[in-house]
Amino acid sequence: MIPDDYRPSETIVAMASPPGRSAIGVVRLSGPDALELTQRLFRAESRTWPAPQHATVGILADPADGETIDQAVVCFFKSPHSYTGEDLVELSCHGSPVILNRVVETLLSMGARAARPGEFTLRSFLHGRMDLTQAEAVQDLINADTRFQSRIAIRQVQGSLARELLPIKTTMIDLIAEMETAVEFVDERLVDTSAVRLIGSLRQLSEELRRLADTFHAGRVLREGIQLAIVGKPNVGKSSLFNYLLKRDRAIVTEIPGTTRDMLLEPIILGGIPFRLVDTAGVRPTTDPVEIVGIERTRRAIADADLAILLIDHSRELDDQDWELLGLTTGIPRLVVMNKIDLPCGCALEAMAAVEAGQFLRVSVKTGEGLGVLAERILDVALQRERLGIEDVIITNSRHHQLLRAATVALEEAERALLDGASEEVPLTYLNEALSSLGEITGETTVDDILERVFANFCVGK
Ligand SMILES: Nc1nc2c(ncn2[C@@H]2O[C@H](COP(=O)(O)OP(=O)(O)OP(=O)(O)O)[C@@H](O)[C@H]2O)c(=O)[nH]1
Ligand SMILES: [Mg+2]
Repeated sequence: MIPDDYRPSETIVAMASPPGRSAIGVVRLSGPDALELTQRLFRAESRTWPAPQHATVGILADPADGETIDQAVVCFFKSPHSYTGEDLVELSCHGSPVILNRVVETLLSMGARAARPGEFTLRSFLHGRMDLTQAEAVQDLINADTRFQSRIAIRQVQGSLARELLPIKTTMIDLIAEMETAVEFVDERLVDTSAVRLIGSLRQLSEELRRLADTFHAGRVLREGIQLAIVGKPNVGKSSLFNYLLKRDRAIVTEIPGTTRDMLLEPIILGGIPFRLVDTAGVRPTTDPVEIVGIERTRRAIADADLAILLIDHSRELDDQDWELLGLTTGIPRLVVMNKIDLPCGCALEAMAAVEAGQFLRVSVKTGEGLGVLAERILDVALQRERLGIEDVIITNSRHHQLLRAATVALEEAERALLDGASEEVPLTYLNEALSSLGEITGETTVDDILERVFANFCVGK
């Protein structure tokens, strides 16, 4: 249960900017007394204060002794046009912990209560300013480490998931209404043709939900990083490409074949998506025991890779090693890349034919030619592998995933019941179950302990 004091009857205060020194630090105040408390603390320079949605400069002074605390910019957001939906004041002070603590403590002594983690967003949800998926995405947005993560989160803050679910829910409600009519008016019992149609609709709904739930796996891979292995025979420029993508000289590069003997793994971010970039030892027949172990690791790296870049030296004839590696990487998503196109071509005709057919990319790590295209192709193949479009709604939250799965299972049960010829009551129960699971995602049907769990991980001040 949410404690009673989570309810919006009190005015809450918290620092909204991180602890430590900064140019500006923001204190937030929300609730019925937000304006009155501010007026006791703040002497505005402008007569228009407290005009809503206007920033006003003035002095913050302790009402107890009149001492000036800071010069600040204050913005008043009048209910319901504020983040929380309540009267809300943001005090932008100088970013000193001494000042900010003093402002918060003064407001506390005047009767405000310290906000709990996520309480501003919780109030926003309780006042219907956002649904639960949007509230959760606020935290995802703050926690995002990559552009990809923030892109998904900002779309969800804007309601992308709720929008995706809306037509599904509408169809469910229509089906429920239709079946309830059949239950109430026995004369209108479902005739066979409508049962067939219902089964079709249910199947379509569960497929849509399953497709959405399945993006959870992809979302996780894309969040945690795609394993991208650079492989090829010795001296083709793997370590050079590795260093280029990493933007630093991490791997040793020499003209001696067999330079890299161990696997190197470094995280990189490409187009906002995290990758785990792997440099490997060049594959060739050898009797050197160290190199044998290294090549064994390369084979494992190929097996573990989500995506491989197979490098081929454009200036040399394709040999057995190249063909072997072409074979080894056929099973996984890969890009075949000809390196050293700055040098005269030494490749066999078959390879050139493949270049003509657009199967090979052509780059020179030395001159930089083709590397931009390569980066784009890496992103394309990575997203394609996860069967994702850049605009797709992606499930990133395990709570949403579980509820989508539960709704899918309930719809499948409803379908099975109809197929078995059960009376309408049985599939109806399952359909209602599915609908309530979807309602839980957005928070329409939500019990307090779910809210508490959702908001427990928030930071104070949000
Ligand atoms: N001309 C030319 N030389 C290149 C290019 N890319 C890499 N090289 C050179 O090729 C040699 C081998 O480069 P590396 O990056 O060490 O090759 P590698 O595939 O990691 O080699 P191993 O670690 O031995 O498997 C170095 O002398 C590089 O400077 C390129 O695009 N053009
Ligand atoms: Mg190397």
